[in-house]
Amino acid sequence: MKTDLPQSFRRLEYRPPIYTFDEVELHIALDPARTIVKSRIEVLPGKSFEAGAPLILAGQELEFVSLRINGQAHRHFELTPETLSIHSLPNEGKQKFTLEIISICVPEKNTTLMGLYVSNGNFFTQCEAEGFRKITYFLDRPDVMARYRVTLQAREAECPVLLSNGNLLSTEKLPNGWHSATWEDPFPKPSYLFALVAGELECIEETITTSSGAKKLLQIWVEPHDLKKTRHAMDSLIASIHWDEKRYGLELDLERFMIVAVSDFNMGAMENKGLNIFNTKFVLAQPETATDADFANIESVVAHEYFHNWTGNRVTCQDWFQLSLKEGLTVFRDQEFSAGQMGSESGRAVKRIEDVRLLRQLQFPEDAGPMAHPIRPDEYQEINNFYTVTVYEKGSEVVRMYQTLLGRDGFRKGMGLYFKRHDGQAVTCDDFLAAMADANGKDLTQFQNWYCQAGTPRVKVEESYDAAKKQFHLTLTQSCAATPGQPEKKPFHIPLKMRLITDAHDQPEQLLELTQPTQTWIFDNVADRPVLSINRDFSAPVNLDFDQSEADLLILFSSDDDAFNRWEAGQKLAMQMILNDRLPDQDLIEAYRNLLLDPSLDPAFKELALTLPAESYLYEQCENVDPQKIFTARRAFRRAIAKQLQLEWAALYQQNQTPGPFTSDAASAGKRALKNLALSMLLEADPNIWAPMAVNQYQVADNMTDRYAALAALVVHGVKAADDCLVDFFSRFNNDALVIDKWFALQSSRPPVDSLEPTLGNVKRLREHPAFKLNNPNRARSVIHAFCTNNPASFHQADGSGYAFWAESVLALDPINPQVAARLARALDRWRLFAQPYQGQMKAALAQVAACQTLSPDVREVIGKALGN
Ligand code: B3K
Ligand code: ZN
Repeated sequence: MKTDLPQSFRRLEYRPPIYTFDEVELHIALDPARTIVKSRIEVLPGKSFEAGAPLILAGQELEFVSLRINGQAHRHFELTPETLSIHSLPNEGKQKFTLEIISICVPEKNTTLMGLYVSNGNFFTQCEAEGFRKITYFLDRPDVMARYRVTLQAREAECPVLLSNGNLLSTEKLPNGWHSATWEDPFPKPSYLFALVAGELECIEETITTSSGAKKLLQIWVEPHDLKKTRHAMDSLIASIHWDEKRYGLELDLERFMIVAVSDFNMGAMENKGLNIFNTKFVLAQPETATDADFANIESVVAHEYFHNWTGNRVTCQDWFQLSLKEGLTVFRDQEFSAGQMGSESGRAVKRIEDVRLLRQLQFPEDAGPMAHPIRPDEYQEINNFYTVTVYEKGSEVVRMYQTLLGRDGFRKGMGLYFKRHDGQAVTCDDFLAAMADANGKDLTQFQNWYCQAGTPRVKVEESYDAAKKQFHLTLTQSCAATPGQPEKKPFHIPLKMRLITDAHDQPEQLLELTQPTQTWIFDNVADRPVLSINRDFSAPVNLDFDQSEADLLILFSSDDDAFNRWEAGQKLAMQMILNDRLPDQDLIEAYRNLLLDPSLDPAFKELALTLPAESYLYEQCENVDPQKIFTARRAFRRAIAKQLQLEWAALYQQNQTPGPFTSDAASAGKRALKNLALSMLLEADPNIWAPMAVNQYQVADNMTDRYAALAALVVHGVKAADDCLVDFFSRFNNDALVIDKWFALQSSRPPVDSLEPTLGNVKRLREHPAFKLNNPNRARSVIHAFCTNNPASFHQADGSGYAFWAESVLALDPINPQVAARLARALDRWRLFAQPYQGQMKAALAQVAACQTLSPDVREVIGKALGN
């Protein structure tokens, strides 16, 4: 039973554990209907031990069977739906004692996909953050680190493969067709890193030699029919292992490292020690079924989970408020790895632009909305709601700022000291900051504000040029809007890379450290009025309030040597024009044309430069948002670019073909991206003329990027031929769940052809399709989340029909899978930003969900915060 009043957990209420665990032995007899778990645990006094205190273990949805202490049955305990409290411990708990507990859980009934569950007949676990308590009674908190020995038993015919963390010690045949395997993990770990996998799986494997000369076994486990799709994940894993050795001197510490793919999974993947479990979406790839984006995502998620082995597993979090300690840092590491894999400096810039675009589309709205929280939150009701873009992506930006302030070598020194001090410990974000500061002798006290304060800082830029003195004056003023619980903000320590762009190219790039509310810098010997390029490479996650003239923005867009700021100037020009309901003027069209024709620029950069800011980002620049007006203005702007550059698009389409066998490298992917943007622009300009070319590309494509892009261009531009292609696509890939997800998502996120077309009916039909499954997260997201979060013009209907669909879907998903429901619930966070009647309709939909008496704590927290309770 859940209590009625939401319970809040607070960072400042952290207390070290009263008891702690040393050795943990688990015997798990796997049965979908009745799994028996026997645990044997060595218990010791913890850091805040008090003699005589009860031992309170967490446990959820477990059937309790028995309890023994030091081999004797123990009767002094109490059970609640969430705890097992054990009293009258031997010698008041002052000395080590052995606890033995037997309990039962029911994996086949577990649709939450937390704890132990069944997917396609195989067993999997997900324990982060608090899933282990659904497997057995435990001190399920990250600051209790223990060594595990795990014996798995199952029927051999159904579960030939039995995997857990660490090294395989032994296997055994048992009576009645059962068998067992015993695994031992030599590294102490918190329970959230425990994992088991059992079932009918096969693997590809490789042996590699690491920097110290040790041999390591790498395996990727999948359902047998997917074996042919594992090569890219294996290559990504090997590249990640080498990168971490080279960049940070960090070596793989286990004899074997396994990745397992599962098709029912709440998020991307999970870094369980030595046994990473992945959503199939981030493992399986073949040119015929995966797009370039899929290939890139697999590479970065494989790297991310592997990098956690040091940043997260060897050094873990003291409590869940410190989540960004491991997540922000590990995202930063995977971003740097992927940037390096791009193969060139301009490739790095492309990766940076993609990362910033994501941050601004998703995290900036979060930071301005009802769920805004610092990267180290102070309070939560349900920790699963705090695996956010703030903790992850803004967390990564904060880590990146250390590197910007300290330099690459200084950052590396800080990492070295962090591991030297904290290997094997559960620590805090303060410990990370202290290691960075101490290793570099730099005072980072003010930098702490990035951990304490929510909200995106705003930096006002004022410039003036004194021709007589040849001086340039720059005044920067920072502010940060109020966020829930934080009306006033202290100034941040903001590193801003800048350069004065002059005809002579004689001004170097500099790093300004803005620490005061307002600061002025004076630059001498500036021969002519320069154009200011500031926050280069997006050195700080801030909004600039800079009234830069269109003429200056055009100069930056045509010639800034910082590729990020070059892109940024183009985005700003387009954004201002769209928001003022203007079409691109001739100067901008010429700038676009020159950029597209410039042979020295990467195709991938051109594609990004010609992709307009997302609607969700445009919303954040206004008040009283009228989503239909923004949709119409943005579409008209795009159509103008499409039409006025039609010849260029046609030429680019031809020039960026990638004949020969498919390769997923960044250069080829960039060409395909530009070619497919060209195709989409041609259909935008004139669907009648260009549709046959898209149909042809759809039919002859030898890879999913091109086939899907052609289909998307046909579908998005409302071309008749799209229907036949959609039918063909479904039957061609009927057996491939990940491709069928794409088929659903494409239709669900198709914008209306004009602002009046009702598209909700199509989405409701998709939900009735025989292949739709509400309890498979990937499939549910491909229809429902895709519509509610990736199809703004269809979702935001004045009659509120989109919001009613949202409310219905949240309520349908919640009893099945609260995490997937809570993610969807976030779609209405920014309701206060919208004009009427949208705002009122959204509020009514929120109230409808809030009225449900049986909401999960996950959804209740999101809805409660949205409504401001
Ligand atoms: N650490 C996991 C996320 C777990 C989410 C739990 N609700 C994946 C990752 O960030 O690598
Ligand atoms: Zn992570």
